[in-house]
Amino acid sequence: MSDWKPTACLICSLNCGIEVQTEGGHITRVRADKNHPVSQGYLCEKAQRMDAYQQGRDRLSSPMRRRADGSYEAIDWDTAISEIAGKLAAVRDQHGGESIFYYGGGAQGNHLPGVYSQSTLAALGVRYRSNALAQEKTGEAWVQARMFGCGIHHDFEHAEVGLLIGKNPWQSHGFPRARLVLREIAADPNRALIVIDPRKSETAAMADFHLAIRPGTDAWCLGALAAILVQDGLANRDWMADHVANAEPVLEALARIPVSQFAEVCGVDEALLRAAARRMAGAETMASMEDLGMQMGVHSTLGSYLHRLIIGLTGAFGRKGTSYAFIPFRPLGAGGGGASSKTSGERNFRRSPVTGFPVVMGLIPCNAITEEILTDHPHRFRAMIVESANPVHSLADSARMREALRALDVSVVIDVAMTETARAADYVLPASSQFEKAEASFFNFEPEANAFQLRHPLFPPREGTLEEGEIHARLCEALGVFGEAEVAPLRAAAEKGLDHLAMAFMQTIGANPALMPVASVLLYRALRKVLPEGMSNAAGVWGVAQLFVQAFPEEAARAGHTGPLAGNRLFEAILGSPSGTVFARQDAEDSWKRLRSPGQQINLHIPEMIDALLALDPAGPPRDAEYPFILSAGERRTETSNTSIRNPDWLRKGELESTLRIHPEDAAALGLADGAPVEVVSRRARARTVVECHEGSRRGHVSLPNGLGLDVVGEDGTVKRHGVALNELTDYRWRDSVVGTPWHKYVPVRLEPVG
Ligand SMILES: Nc1nc2c(c(=O)[nH]1)N[C@H]1C(S)=C(S)[C@@H](COP(=O)(O)OP(=O)(O)OC[C@H]3O[C@@H](n4cnc5c(=O)[nH]c(N)nc54)[C@H](O)[C@@H]3O)O[C@H]1N2
Ligand SMILES: Nc1nc2c(c(=O)[nH]1)N[C@H]1C(S)=C(S)[C@@H](COP(=O)(O)OP(=O)(O)OC[C@H]3O[C@@H](n4cnc5c(=O)[nH]c(N)nc54)[C@H](O)[C@@H]3O)O[C@H]1N2
Ligand code: SF4
Ligand SMILES: [Mo]
Repeated sequence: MSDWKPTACLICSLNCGIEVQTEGGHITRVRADKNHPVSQGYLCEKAQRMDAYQQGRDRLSSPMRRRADGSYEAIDWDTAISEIAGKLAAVRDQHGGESIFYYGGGAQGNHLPGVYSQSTLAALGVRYRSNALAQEKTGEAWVQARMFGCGIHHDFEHAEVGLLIGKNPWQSHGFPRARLVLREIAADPNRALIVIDPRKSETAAMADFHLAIRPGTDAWCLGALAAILVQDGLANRDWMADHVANAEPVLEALARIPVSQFAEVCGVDEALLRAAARRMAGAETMASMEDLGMQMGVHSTLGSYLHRLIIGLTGAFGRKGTSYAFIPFRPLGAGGGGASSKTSGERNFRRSPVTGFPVVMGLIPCNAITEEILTDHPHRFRAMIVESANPVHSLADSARMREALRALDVSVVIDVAMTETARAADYVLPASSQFEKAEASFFNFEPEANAFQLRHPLFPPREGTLEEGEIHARLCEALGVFGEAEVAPLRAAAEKGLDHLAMAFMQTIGANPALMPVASVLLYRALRKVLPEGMSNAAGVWGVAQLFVQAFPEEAARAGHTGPLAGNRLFEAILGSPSGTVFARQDAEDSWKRLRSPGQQINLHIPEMIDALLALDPAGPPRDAEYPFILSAGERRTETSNTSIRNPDWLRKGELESTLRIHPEDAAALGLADGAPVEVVSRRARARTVVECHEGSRRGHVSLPNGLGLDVVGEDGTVKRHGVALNELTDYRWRDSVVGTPWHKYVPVRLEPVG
């Protein structure tokens, strides 16, 4: 038997398949897994360092309880579960489940906590939740709901033209085998890459058209491109006649956009903008993607809208090599809480209770969370559960987030490590690592053959830790929502086989529909003994598979999962394919069936977005004279990994430091040499780092890497911060007016030489 074990890289949403060798609790060798249906043998260099995750610092091996003086004591699991359940139930009984807030549910490699926490949230009647998607993707989702009625993705592999807006796939990926695909486009004279980025990123350096805009001016740039398509007669009118609705008011508004003035604001030569628009319009197929450069910038929701107007005006949807509607194995923003309680009355759960922001993808804006807590509003959040996320470190305004956590009646963190957020919570529950249990991610976005990988554990669970299925099952049992009486018939059926389980499950839910919201933990208890050794955390996937084949029977059947019990066939395929399995097949043209908009056309007109476009300030985005540089607070680089790698050794031994990228002439003007120490000062705080002269930087624009600045406890017991903790510098009020996404890419700062 081969000693190479299939698993996946956990650094980014691609979760490329890898095979590893292990020894003494370490991952000792890593190679690409050619059998992974999506990555097909592709890897980037970051996967080689996967052991750094498993050897992460600050790992927990016991539940922790905060003492009055702010220190923590280890407590046993039974005490922790009964105290936490008791305190959360008390908040629920006094103020309603809607006063308990849930944050997280999974990071780049682990989405099973999101499946099991559903049960705990239902047991508590939780109505409000959020996660990192509500600081990047909610603007996009808000627009898509109004234009398409479904989620869309992009097929760069087969596209003639690739358009990237504030996205650097060379470092951050975002589509499979990104570096290979970028190289192929760049090398082919018949294809073209258009990149909108103030900086000459690795991707921009490969572009045929690099629109090096002033930071924060995406809306003007995209507005100008859309206007050129209309004003120069480049729009794909034939295609539009069949496929878009409500074009007239949009065309009329775009006809009025002053292209030269918009070009001036974004700082790009008008002739270059016109040439880029012409190239897009002339292409048979175009794939396009926006990401944080725009989504964490000024007017980001408007930018998402203008991006999709360009898709509608050029006809770049619903064919191979364009954008398409994907079929998710499980929707990422899934869920929502339990039934209304006696305290919920006539409340509108589609808005956040205190700030009134719209709830998008079931999430409230990350930048509004502290305001939903630090207030005497009667509907404020009074308790919080954080799982597999580090909001004190990853959300704007760390100091205020810490203050908010401390203001709650009770706060609970479920994590593998004693993170910055855990250090502000009342209770911390230690999870087994992603290599110590069955895990998976629901980042399934492939166009024609979409795949899912259920990973098998590489190591036994660390002493004292539990997997999330077990944690939530225990919480739900302590909350009294189910017990052995409900589990026993399901377990007995499961022992006879999955087809028996399917019948018994339907009977159980039929007899007691109130059990459906806690199905994931019921299944966890019922399937534990039936699943292969170490795979108990996979029980919830059985439920996901059943729901999937109900929602998409045809697409599942085309992938071979057929028959009256297709969900079981799919689950068996998943269990039996540790490198991943195709769960759905469709054609690019099937995208049109997914549009929930009337007539299955793309709706071009969102009145408030057109108003916002016409109201764009001719002076450009706001400036602050005392803080003349714009900081892009969070750049993806080879050394960054959000905060999942809590290990300063993951690059060179113990030398993990942030560097401030700056144009050499800006550095010289400040008397700063390469490698010189410098203080970055925002209105909120200051941080010390070192200068990296970077030819790719735009004048006036500086950048720091994301995910660093973790406070790690060293072997001598002292805490050391490794790099800049960006969100000590950011302000929660600095956010989009529509959906509240942060302006992390647009932080005004001053630079002060040190010493
Ligand atoms: N190595 C690595 N890869 C990752 C991650 C990681 O931590 N490390 N994280 C993953 C996650 S969670 C995400 S969400 C993605 C994010 O992936 P990306 O969005 O691609 O990553 P960023 O580097 O944050 O931003 C992309 C680009 O936006 C540019 N930019 C800055 N300001 C502006 C602006 O005003 N307008 C425009 N148009 N562009 C601007 C930056 O110069 C940068 O090149 O990466 C994923 N991949
Ligand atoms: N200023 C600024 N801030 C940013 C960004 C930026 O560009 N600039 N980027 C933002 C983006 S795009 C994102 S996606 C967020 C990411 O920020 P978060 O959503 O907070 O996610 P991660 O940093 O990935 O943290 C994941 C947590 O899960 C824990 N963990 C790892 N494995 C397991 C497990 O198996 N079980 C459990 N229970 N926990 C586990 C890790 O220890 C870690 O604490 O950061 C955002 N913050
Ligand atoms: S970092 Fe992303 S692209 Fe690179 S190997 Fe890991 S999952 Fe794949
Ligand atoms: Mo992200």
